[in-house]
Amino acid sequence: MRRRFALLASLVALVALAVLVPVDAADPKPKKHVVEMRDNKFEPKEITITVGDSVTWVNKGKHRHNATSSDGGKTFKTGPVKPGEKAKPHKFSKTGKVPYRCTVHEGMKGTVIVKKAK
Ligand SMILES: [Cu+2]
Repeated sequence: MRRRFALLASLVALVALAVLVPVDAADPKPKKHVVEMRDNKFEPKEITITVGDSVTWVNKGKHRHNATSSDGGKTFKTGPVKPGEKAKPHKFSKTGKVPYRCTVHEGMKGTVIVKKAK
């Protein structure tokens, strides 16, 4: 009986330890990033994120803008965003360099660099 209690006690201790010791921070929470649309540029022009993160484009300009990946919008496209409004957040689930532009304003370009999680 006594032995059984000892076993139970050590089991409880083990479980408590497992709860208290944090798991290695290998799985950080996905981050939310914001890129501003201005007249006529993206700010920041280049942003580096981790795979799984999302980016929201917010229009701080006086004109309508969009963010459309340079592969013809295959990777992502926000559609037109009115001044003062924001696009639906886009989650990047693949690593790589994603150039994009506003299809309305020539030269309004940006890049999202998606790195793998550490
Ligand atoms: Cu634009």
